[in-house]
This record gives sequence, structure tokens and C-alpha cells, in this order.
Amino acid sequence: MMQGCENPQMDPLPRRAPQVCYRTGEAAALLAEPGTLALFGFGAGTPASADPRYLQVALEPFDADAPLELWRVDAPVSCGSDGALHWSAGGGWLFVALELDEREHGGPTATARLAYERLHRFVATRAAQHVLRVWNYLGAINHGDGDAERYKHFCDGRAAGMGDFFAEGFPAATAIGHHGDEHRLQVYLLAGDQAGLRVENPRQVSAWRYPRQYGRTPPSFARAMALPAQDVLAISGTAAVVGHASAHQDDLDAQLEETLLNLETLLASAGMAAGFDPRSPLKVYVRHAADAARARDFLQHRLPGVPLLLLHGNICRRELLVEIDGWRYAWSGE
Ligand code: 3EB
Repeated sequence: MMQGCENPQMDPLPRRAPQVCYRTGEAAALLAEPGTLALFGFGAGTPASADPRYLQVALEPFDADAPLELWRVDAPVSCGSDGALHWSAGGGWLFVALELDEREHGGPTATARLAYERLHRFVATRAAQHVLRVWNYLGAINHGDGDAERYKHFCDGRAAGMGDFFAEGFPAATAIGHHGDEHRLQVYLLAGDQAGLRVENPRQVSAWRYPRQYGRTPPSFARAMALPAQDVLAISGTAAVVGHASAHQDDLDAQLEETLLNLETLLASAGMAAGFDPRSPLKVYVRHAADAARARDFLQHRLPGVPLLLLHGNICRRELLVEIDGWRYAWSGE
């Protein structure tokens, strides 16, 4: 690694990726730490904050004393707000969050479209223009049948709003249904000043190639993104999807097993060593509250020492009971 090389003809050295971890403590104290790029509280019980780097995510955790999620960079951080859009930047990285009320913007499709248009317009003004990872949390995601399901409307609006935003390829993403105010759409993203490396899962059809039965507008995301620093893989929402089909209907353990196999396959596709570790936090979205304890036991046994945050969320396909996303930091020397 040519650390410190100053040859101006070379590409800039990859920046050190944001460090993502779960932390307990006061939001104000974590926001005051040097390099805090973003901080997430989960559920209505977490404090509100006017700091643009802070987002109260509309997903309830299953633990009463759930931690906050902290993103930290090795650089000074600046931040600001523009109406409902909040941002922060530092070290070549950009965090942007946007929350919209569908009642104010003409319903779910129009609101998703507006969200992506606004995010595109804002990111285009910044140095960090490569969108690497996006999270989408919407209410009542499975309401409506077939093509009328709200998730399908979201996919329509997202595709319409992105325009040429992702001309270089889709970012990694998560789309989960929250149980908060049904009209509330939350979208947040991480962008960088260099492109990442998209990773697909050979066990799964790429989402943008899903057949028509899953909706008129296929979901637009990559299965994972190696951040430009190449020392961390940002992993999209991953579930028990094999080929394009959902596997193991009504069987939580089998869906968890299949999901772990998909996660391992992604690591292998990214050229990373197998396994997760204490540096690599995962979020586990569980559809039925009654499944949370079993999902936790299963994953604690299979992924010892891995930080897990279990959240009550609906997966975009009704038959899917659980989905996992997160980060995998490279071992030193890998
Ligand atoms: C799947 O594998 C599960 O619409 O952005 C996972 C991650 C899923 C992201 C999205 C959907 C999305 O198809 C669903």
C-alpha cells in the first residue's frame, strides 16, 4: 500500500471508510465526538435532535436498551439542512437524509419520486457524488395486493425519481416497512468522492432483472458495494431469496440459514475471507415480533461476537420473515 504517495498523476488514495458501530450513551455526547458523520436512534423512544447528522429511524428495536448506530470518519465534519433534507460531510464522505410525508406530496409513488429527485439534485452539488449505499424505510409496505402493493408504488417512484442518478450502476440498498406513521418515508444514503465496486450474488438473480411477477418496476439496487477504500463491504438487505424466488415459506430457521448462506456468498464474491466478526455490525429486520427471540438465539449461536441490532420491520415480500443488512470490515492483512 503506497501510503503517503504524493505523485499528482496518480488517482487519489482511497479514503479510509467510515467506521460503523453500535454504541450506547447519550446522543449529544456521541455527536460531540470528533469525526461523527451520522448517528441513528431506532424507534420512537429515542431522543429527537435538531443536529442534521442525527436521524431517528422509524423502526422499533426489540431491545429496550438498544444502542445507537454511529458512523465515524477520520476528518473534520461539516453539516447542514435544507428543509427536510439533512446532510453532513467529511473525509471525502457524504451522508444525506430526507424524510417526507406522503400526504404532502401526492401519495407513495410521487413521494418516492420526489425523494430521489431531491437527493439527486443535492448530491450533484457535492464533491462526493458516488452514491454507494441507500436505506429506504416506508410505512405499510405490504398494504395493497399484487401491483397495488405500496412497495410496488415505491419501486415505481424510486425508478422515476432517480433518472440518471445511478448511471454508473445502482447503489447497495435496503427497503423495509416500518410500523410508524404510515405516510412517513425516510431515505438516507452514504456517498463518496470515489466510486465503489458493485458486488452481485451468483446464487441470486440481480434484483433489476427480477421477472414481472415481482412488480412492473424491478427493484433498483446492487447486492453489495465494496467502498472505495476497499476495506469494507456495505451489504444490502439480504433475505432467503434463491434465484429470484423466496425460499422456505413459514420457516424462520430455514430462512435464516439461507440468508447466512447468501451473506457468505456475497463475501466470497467480493473476494473477502469468510465469516463475520466483532467489527462488522449487522441489522436484523424481523417481521413478526414473536420471532425476534428465536432469530436472536439462532444468529448469536451462528455469528458469535457479531454486533446485532434486531428491528421490527416488514420485508418487501410478504413471505419473507427476516432480512439482514450491514457491514463487513476486512481483517487486517486481508
Ligand atoms: C430481495 O432480495 C429482498 O427494494 O431496495 C432487499 C434489498 C430487497 C433492497 C430494495 C429490496 C431492496 O429482493 C428485498
